Amino acid sequence: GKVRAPTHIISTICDDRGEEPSYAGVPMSTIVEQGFGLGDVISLLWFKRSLPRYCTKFIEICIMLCADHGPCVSGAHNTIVTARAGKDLVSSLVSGLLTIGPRFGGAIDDAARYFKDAHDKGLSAYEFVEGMKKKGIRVAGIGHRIKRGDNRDKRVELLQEYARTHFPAVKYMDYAVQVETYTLSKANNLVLNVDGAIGSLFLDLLVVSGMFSQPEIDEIVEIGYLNGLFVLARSIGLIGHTFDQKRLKQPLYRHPWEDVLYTK
Ligand code: Q5B
Repeated sequence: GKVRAPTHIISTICDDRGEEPSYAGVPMSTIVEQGFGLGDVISLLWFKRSLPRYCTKFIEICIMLCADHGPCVSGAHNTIVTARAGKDLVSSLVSGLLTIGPRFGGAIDDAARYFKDAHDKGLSAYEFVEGMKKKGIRVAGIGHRIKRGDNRDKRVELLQEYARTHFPAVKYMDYAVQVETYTLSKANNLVLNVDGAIGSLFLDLLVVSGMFSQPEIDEIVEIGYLNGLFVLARSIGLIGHTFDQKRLKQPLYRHPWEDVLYTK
């Protein structure tokens, strides 16, 4: 009989061999003819399944709300400096993307991990936050440079409003809000931030959609899919900042001496 030569790559999300490519088994023509959106494509290529519309719309809202947050944040700043150094689109983009991490935009997976662990263990907000403090770990998804208890992040409010209206239940978000209530009692800057809102609400989505088994949810949280939402979203803004600088013909950036404390 036929003997299959061993392959060097195993791939399960996209098949380009037929007349048309398919994403997780769904042909491109179906995607176009049935009016699939970006949330559907992400569901197919990241989660290998079609999710209900309220879930794909939530994914799209995350992408839209995180697409940009002005020129002063770490990612946009790096991209702007790089574009002004005369570098190309890809260099400017990745220079911004490389700032995404535990402090900036890349706290979504850790927020999901820590909120899930603490909630599932039945820890009170007090026990969770004080336990993290004892370990010397900042609570991922809490804290912001400019947002405050009396100047909440509108993006967080919009995500919460959408989920309260469309998700059957929001137990992880409710837990994150309890954590925020406690952290705000300690300091006014310790608000639930956009990473924490997405992290907790995506946990809810994974549970309430009924589309994922418990081992699948655990694997998604362990591998860390959710920072991908911020990376994908912010790429839109970083590309925009690159074009903006080029259009404005901005010269090489040099930071002013007056803004540096030179010391020995
Ligand atoms: N403290 C975000 O800090 C920031 C604490 C905390 C316990 C915390 C900080 C943090 C966790 C990571 C996180 C996502 C670095 C943020 C984003 C996207 C963005 C960005 C944008 C966009 C801000 C002052 C005092 C200190 C700290 C304590 C602070 N955070 N304690 N748990 N989580 N959060 N990142 O303002 O006693 O004085 O030593 O690491 O979730 O990135 O728009 O800018 O769309 O682009 O620099 O929204 O919160 O404050 O470091 O001076 O701390 O608060 O221990 O206490 P700051 P620090 P003490 S959303």
